[in-house]
Amino acid sequence: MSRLIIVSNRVAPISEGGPAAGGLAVGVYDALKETGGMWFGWSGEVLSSTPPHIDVVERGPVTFATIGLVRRDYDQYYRGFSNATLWPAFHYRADLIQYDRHDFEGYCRVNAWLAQQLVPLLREDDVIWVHDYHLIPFAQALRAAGVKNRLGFFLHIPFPAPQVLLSVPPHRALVEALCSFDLLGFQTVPDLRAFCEYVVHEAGGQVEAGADKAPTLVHAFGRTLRAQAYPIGVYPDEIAQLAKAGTRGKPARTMKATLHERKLIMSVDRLDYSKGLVERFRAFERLLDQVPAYRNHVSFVQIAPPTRADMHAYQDIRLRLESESGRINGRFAELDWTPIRYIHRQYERQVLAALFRQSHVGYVTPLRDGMNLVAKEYVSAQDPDDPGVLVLSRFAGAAQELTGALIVNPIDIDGMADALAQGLAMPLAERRARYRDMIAQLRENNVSVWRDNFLRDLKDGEGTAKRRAPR
Ligand code: GDG
Repeated sequence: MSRLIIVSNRVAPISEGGPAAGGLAVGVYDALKETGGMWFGWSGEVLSSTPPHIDVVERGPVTFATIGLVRRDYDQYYRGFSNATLWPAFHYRADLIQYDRHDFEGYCRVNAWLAQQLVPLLREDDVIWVHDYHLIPFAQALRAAGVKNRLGFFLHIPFPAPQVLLSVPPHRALVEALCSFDLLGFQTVPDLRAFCEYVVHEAGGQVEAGADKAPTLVHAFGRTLRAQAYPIGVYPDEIAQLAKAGTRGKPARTMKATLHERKLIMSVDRLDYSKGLVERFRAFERLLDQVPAYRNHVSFVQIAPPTRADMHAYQDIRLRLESESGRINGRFAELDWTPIRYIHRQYERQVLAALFRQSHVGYVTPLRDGMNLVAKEYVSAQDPDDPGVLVLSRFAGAAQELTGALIVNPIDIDGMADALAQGLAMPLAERRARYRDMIAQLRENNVSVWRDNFLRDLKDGEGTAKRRAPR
């Protein structure tokens, strides 16, 4: 059997209970722990000048091969082109895009350098699966170094509409680089469609729909490759067990004691401007304005651990959030009740699962999101006899599958307040029916199915294998 090599910008520091905040790390770790293989990427260290060397650590079936970045590479490749250009552009935030040609050069240089570091670790029949927007030129770089292995790429974030992608100056070079892979995976069919639209209308290429749910064939830049939607999943039963066990733990008991009989609305996100946190806070405020009966009868807990905290746009969203939560709490708090408990810190996975299980509403309203694993974790963690309600943004990839959620537009503050009210008052029979529909979908398309579908299509060059289609 060929070995699986996962390449991602960041290799998660793996603790006992799995990786902490960050969807890619959670999904990739879940996928790799069953198959075994190697995970290669940045260690998270920024070095002042010493030339970095690869650190190889074996843990059970997984070999972790990590390397540090020097400051200039970190600034240009990671903070610069990846996170100040691509991240906002791919999340439809043209207003936040910053572009510097030197950063793009640094991005390409670091991709080439990382590829050179990986080459000596490779075997002939390894299957290489590259993840996310930091590593778009990685296949080109490996090919230039003579690597002939099968190369797949999965984009965890949305692929933007061509009109949005055009605002990234080297858009054509990026799409050409993507076309050096053998298989491209997107989270949803709309992402796949946006990519195909660019290929046809901007790059003069052609696409052919695959027969019987097989990947789409893409002819562009002198190559033929395949592309398909592979919605990432979770392990719902594992999360349910974690949640059940967690409710006996101290944090969950403390939460219960401090809530008294109040209902709980729960949110967990990295503190990122794509997650729609300010709009979410305002919709909760609107609920309290419009339904006074909920004052002192419902609490909203937002856990938002820090991320990319050395970037201006992230400092800005943090300040806005602090100001909004302070303002709303100032308006409505009572001596024994704080409406929004905003916590800028990370918690253990088990604690989060238990809090999801204790809550009445899971409030997941990103402005844009490739998938959003929190939505899937929330549903997984519920008690089947007395499940909570998921309020979910239509702009999360997860909304394509979780049709039993209350689907909202995060720009529509009144609409979100209405959905919160509907969720808090929803009768048990309806909650159960919606939960049953969603948990069945999560079991059918769990993270192993995601991995296996992708790897089968990657290995099977002709795409003849039958596969289950995403709903
Ligand atoms: C990217 C895409 C796509 C969060 N806070 C804590 C914590 N988390 C965990 C969550 C979840 C993960 O981090 C976040 O995943 P998401 O999918 O919600 O979002 P991104 O980080 O933006 O992930 C996204 C994903 O990749 C996978 O393809 O779904 O669209 O943007 O698992 O539970 N975990 C712990 N403590 C926290 O405080 N332990």
